[in-house]
Amino acid sequence: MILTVNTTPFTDQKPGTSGLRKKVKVFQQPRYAENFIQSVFDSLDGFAGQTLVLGGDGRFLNREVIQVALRMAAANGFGRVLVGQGGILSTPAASNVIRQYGAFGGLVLSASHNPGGPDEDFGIKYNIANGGPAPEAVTEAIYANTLQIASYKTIEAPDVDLDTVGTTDLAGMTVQVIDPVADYAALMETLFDFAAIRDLLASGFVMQFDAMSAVTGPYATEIFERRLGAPAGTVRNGVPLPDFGHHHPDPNLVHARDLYDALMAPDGPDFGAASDGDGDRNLIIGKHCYVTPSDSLAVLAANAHLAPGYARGLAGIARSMPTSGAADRVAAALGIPLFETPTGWKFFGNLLDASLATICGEESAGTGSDHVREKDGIWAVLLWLNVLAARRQPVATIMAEHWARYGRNYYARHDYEAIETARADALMARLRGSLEALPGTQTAAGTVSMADDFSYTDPTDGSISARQGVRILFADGSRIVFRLSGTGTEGATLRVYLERYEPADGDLGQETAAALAPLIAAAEELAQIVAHTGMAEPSVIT
Ligand code: G16
Repeated sequence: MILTVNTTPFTDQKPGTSGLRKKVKVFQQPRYAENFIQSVFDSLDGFAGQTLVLGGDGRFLNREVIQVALRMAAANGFGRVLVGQGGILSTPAASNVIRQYGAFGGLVLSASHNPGGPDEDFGIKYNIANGGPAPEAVTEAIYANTLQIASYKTIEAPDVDLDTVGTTDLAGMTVQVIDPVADYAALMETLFDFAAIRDLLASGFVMQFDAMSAVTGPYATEIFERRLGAPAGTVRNGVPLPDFGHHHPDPNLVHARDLYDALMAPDGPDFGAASDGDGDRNLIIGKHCYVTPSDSLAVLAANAHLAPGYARGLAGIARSMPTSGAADRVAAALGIPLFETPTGWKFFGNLLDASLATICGEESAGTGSDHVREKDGIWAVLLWLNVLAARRQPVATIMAEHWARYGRNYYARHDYEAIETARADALMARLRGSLEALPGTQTAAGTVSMADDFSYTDPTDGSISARQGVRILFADGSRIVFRLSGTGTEGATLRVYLERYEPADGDLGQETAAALAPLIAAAEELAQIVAHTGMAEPSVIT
């Protein structure tokens, strides 16, 4: 029997850069998850009898919310739900399942790279039929629904067994528990030269993959160890834990420090990689050579033709605005278009659907292609391995040759986390207020040549997304971008993106911090970060 439960709105359910992310305690309030899920369903048309995909990164509260969503999907009239065994689906795997099974859409339960556990973060994101995150028009409709919701629909039923692969009935709706890894691993085999990678791994080439006790463990163990023959132990922290072993599942140089140290050791492995909570981000480190996400996008785009799935060439490259311009130079050399979008993978979906772009990437450790509609951590690692197997050169040599051909975009991101929201807003408001006056201003990094607040017009549907970040350009092509994160759950996070281009015949071997020192000083001059945030230094530098 369908129950209609009365409820009242919560006013804080506005989806951010990537769905609704809040503290677990917020999600544990009675009716909180229910309200949001019903608001998602109420924003959709025509799903009666259709398939919904459901899964998450296994973090604390994952199983409970899956049961809530199953009951609500049955009450709202879905015909079938495909759910990953144990409630597990990495974000890219969920995207693949939606596409492969022709689902109406999917609910992905994750707070990505944010920590998990009773006092940490949880999240819910809706993905549409193309497998990608809902575009802004949909997330805005969901938010509008959350503000006027009066009731939600559910059924009374015992929990569904999530641990056994197979099919059960839930009040007339089919629940199909699927192997979360199999379809994804099969897709990877169609894109990459597994035989060549197997040869590379058998030749003495040593890799390490840190799954950070998050969702990629089972995927990485199956693909790297079982299918590609890497020795047992290649995958570290390979069992997903609800609290990620008390770690922060963010594959950057702070939270994946052990991996970084291993790769910098004299006798360390040849290649190290990591992924995040839900498996869509990646970290790539060669022996003695960290690869920035922006450079990784450029190198992968320049070498993608070496992998069978991309041998036909690329239609175009897309990057988020704060991502460095390294990929732009590759696109120019290949004679293909380069698209600059706001931060958020959802902005790539239309470009991929329209076959305008084949490869996309973001400075925030995301790279992916048209094989799914999410960024994909393991995909990026496999493409790197395929390139390494084809070129048989160390990562450091590949980087050096890339810079010698295209020049080098020195790049760093400085994050100031957990700032009081009012103070962060004041910093941004002051910057926005000064945009018109900035050109011509002298700074430690030279003269400001242009300043604006980035606005994007989607070339496929003409939709406009304004106020996407303050850009300050300098006469020599250097750039500083200021924006507030849309994924944090505590106060505000200021992100300062710093970039300086060094031509191919310039000094390509500088330390990044030294190369960017004048820009770092200029950022402080222009934004008065210390005064506004009360922080003398960034919390994280990536
Ligand atoms: C999400 C989005 C990405 C975005 C990142 C950082 O990643 O999918 O597109 O680049 O957040 O966003 P922000 O700078 O607003 O915090 P994820 O891995 O958290 O889903």
